[in-house]
Amino acid sequence: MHIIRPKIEKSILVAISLPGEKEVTENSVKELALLANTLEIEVVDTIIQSRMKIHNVHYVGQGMLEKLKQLVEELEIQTIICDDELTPSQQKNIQKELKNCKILDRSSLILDIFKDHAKTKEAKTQVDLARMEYMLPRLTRKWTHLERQKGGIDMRGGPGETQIEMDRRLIRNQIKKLKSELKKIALQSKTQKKHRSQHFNVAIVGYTNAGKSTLMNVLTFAKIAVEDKLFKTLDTTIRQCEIDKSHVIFLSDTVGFIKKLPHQLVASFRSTLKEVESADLLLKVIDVSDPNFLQHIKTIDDELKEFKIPEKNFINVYNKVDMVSNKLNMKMIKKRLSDGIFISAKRDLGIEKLLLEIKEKMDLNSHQRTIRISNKNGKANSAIYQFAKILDQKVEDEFTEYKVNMRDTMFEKFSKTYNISVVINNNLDQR
Ligand SMILES: Nc1nc2c(ncn2[C@@H]2O[C@H](COP(=O)(O)OP(=O)(O)OP(=O)(O)O)[C@@H](O)[C@H]2O)c(=O)[nH]1
Ligand SMILES: [Mg+2]
Repeated sequence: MHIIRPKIEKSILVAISLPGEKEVTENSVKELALLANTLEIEVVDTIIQSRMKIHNVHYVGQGMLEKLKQLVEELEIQTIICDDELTPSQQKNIQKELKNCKILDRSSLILDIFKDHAKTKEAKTQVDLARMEYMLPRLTRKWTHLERQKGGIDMRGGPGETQIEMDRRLIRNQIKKLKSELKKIALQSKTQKKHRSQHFNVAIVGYTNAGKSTLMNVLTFAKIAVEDKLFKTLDTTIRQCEIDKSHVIFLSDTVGFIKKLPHQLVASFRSTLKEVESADLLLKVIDVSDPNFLQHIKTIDDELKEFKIPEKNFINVYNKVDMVSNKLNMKMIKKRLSDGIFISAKRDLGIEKLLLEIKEKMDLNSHQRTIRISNKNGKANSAIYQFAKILDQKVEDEFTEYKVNMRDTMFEKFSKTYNISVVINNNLDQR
């Protein structure tokens, strides 16, 4: 199923600026142009209309719609791209007026980019699901004649069933199938996760194109593709990083965020972000060379809330300092930011400092404890070495008593995983 797009497509970007949001809208449209660019769509013109609110019926006002009609003809435009997600009826109404033009919105661009960049089965399934859910309420005659996949889809239609109804039914069936496939994939990755849950997990999060994968590569010698394109990474990659013998972390690179991420994607990518959910520490990567970095920080925090990720320990990682032109600019930037580590992942600057900060966070809340484990619990007796630094141990007939140095988070994981309830002495000496 494709949104049919010729190789070079001429487009006009359209946005509504609500009262007091001039600058926000201008920045948002610049980003929309980047999204179009990632899909190799040519942007011929940009129109921002100031309005009290978005027009219910056709997004822009009637007058602007007329102007658009003229422009489309004069400039031979094939595509109109609106900066907000259009309701199905807004899309239909604009389509009625601009007959030979394709009407897209920000969400459909993002969905298309995700489709182009999805590589693994999980990412592909998630994107397909999000696209189907986006498409379902928007089926019009233009969307019909969907490519029918053989097998698995019930093609029987009742007498008199229209093409659109049939397509809708096909999509609903596909959605069901994709959801159950995703469940299966999630089950498969559960075993791998269990193994990692014994370690200190660090997730790299941030706005798209902030340099997350570049940082991941620097820290772990991974070979993740890095490109000046939006949403290059869709799959979570996990690598081990040994800062030193007693500070080993599992680092995961994740899908980037963007303003107005389509809610269908948020829903279907939830499982990908499970790594973020279960992380002990987040590295929030922010591109400080981007003039909109404050907006990006807000978006990251909003999206984390949207994904219902509980507040956790984090380090702000301010990236691309090599792109900030001079000391004065750097000073201005620093003034606007809260605590964090300034780095250039590309030029390998500030990485040592970042590693030190990660170590410090790891050692936070590390305490000496005495834990007693039954000698019958072989698994726990061997696993404890991975969870804690053993200071002393005494083997008795029934149990072994360990004097350890252990972080609170690791202690919680250990006692939950191995059902350990006998703790002789907890939080004895703060390290
Ligand atoms: N100048 C400079 N460029 C950087 C730095 N870090 C990353 N980049 C560049 O920024 C672009 C995006 O980098 P990625 O690492 O792919 O960014 P990402 O956050 O993983 O992006 P997505 O996966 O698309 O969300 C690439 O062209 C990188 O080479 C840096 O410190 N300085
Ligand atoms: Mg990436």
